Amino acid sequence: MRILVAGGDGFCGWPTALYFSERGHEVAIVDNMIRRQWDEELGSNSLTPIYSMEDRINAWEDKSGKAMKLYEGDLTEYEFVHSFMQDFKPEAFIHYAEQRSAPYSMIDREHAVFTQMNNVVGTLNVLYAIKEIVPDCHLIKLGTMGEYGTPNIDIEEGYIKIEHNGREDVLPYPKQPFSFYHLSKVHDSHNIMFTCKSWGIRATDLNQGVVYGLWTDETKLDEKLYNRVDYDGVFGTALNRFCIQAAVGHDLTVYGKGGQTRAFLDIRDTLQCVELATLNPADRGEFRVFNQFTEQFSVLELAERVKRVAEEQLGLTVNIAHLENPRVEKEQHYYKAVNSNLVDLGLKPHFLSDELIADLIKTAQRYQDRVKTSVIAPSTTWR
Ligand code: NAD
Ligand code: USQ
Repeated sequence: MRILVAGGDGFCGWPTALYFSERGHEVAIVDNMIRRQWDEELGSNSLTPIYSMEDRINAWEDKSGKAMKLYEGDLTEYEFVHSFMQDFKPEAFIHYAEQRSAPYSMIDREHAVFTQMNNVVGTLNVLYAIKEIVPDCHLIKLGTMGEYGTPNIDIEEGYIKIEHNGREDVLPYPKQPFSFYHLSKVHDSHNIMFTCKSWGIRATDLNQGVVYGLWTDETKLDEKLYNRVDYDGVFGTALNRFCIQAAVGHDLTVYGKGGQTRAFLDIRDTLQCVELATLNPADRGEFRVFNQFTEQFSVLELAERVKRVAEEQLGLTVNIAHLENPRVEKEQHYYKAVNSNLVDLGLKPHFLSDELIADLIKTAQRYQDRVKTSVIAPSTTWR
């Protein structure tokens, strides 16, 4: 298939592009490299060294004999979107290219406005370009489990059957997002659903949980193919952060009580899920929603597991700190989400293992000289 990976320089996008290329698909990457600029703005970096996009693509061609196209530009500029869609004519458009950090979106008014403009306008442009140029193209859009928040009932996959005053209907599941970033994903979902109904766009919204891990078969092959991994207080995410903190002797930063429960998945399962969605496309006019995760954990449970593995397997001493929570969120709550759609399509999960945790800590030890401890603490508050 002709598969376009927007956000192909990022943590999920780069391994996805390699994965599809390795499997014989024709792959093009779209990215404006803005994630690298946010590192500069925040004074942070990836734990692992990452090469320029040109070096990455050349290294892949040397290793695999497979070429990948690059379109460098911004999805919020329609002329750019129109021109690469006209040139590449994708059959599947995998859309990762958004500002994805909740804390970044909560820094101040400018960052909130930027996040929603970048994400909502970019996605609208993609929808218009699909309508005008490749109406049969399947949009595979990365959303987030955080669209649902933490309701006191089970979380269904996108829709819920509701009975009201003696009538019933299947309606979009209520959304109670955690941040202006998570809200941008809700706005995207509404826009996509509307265009499926109005224009017959085919779309799959993948409400993904927190992704952990780093290595995939392809990114391991050469240092020039390494994936980025974030550990700072703005872009770093719970489990990866704890492993890197354990490696450099930093207290594990549990926010508040740590009873916050979230859905998680291994990055190798991100690739598997996106592949399943791509090879089994939505119908014309269908707005399909899959909850993309494999397990759910509380933050404290993860910190305790990282501490145990670091101490028992690697002889480290690890302390868990309960920091004052910089976010406004429930710290003790019910959480049970359904994830059967991808399992029914054939997902074979890589469940979290002690080996993976030990491996992540060892990777962090290998690159500990790159870790800037001053950016580990959370720097943004919600209030
Ligand atoms: P990332 O920040 O590493 O990658 C996103 C990429 O998109 C970056 O390379 C960035 O330069 C690019 N980009 C951003 N705005 C752009 C624009 N306007 N035009 C062109 N390129 C642009 O993020 P990630 O961790 O790879 O996440 C990818 C997607 O998956 C995001 O949409 C995110 O919301 C979603 N997601 C991520 C996680 C996670 O834990 N990482 C979990 C759930 C959902
Ligand atoms: N948390 C801590 N300590 C930390 C970091 C986080 O206790 O050092 C807590 C947070 O307070 C929150 C939970 O862990 O309760 C998850 O936070 P996170 O930073 O790991 O993840 P989040 O902000 O939710 O965002 C990440 C990605 C985002 C994606 C989302 C999926 O950055 O792109 O949409 O995970 S989900 O959580 O399902 O919404």
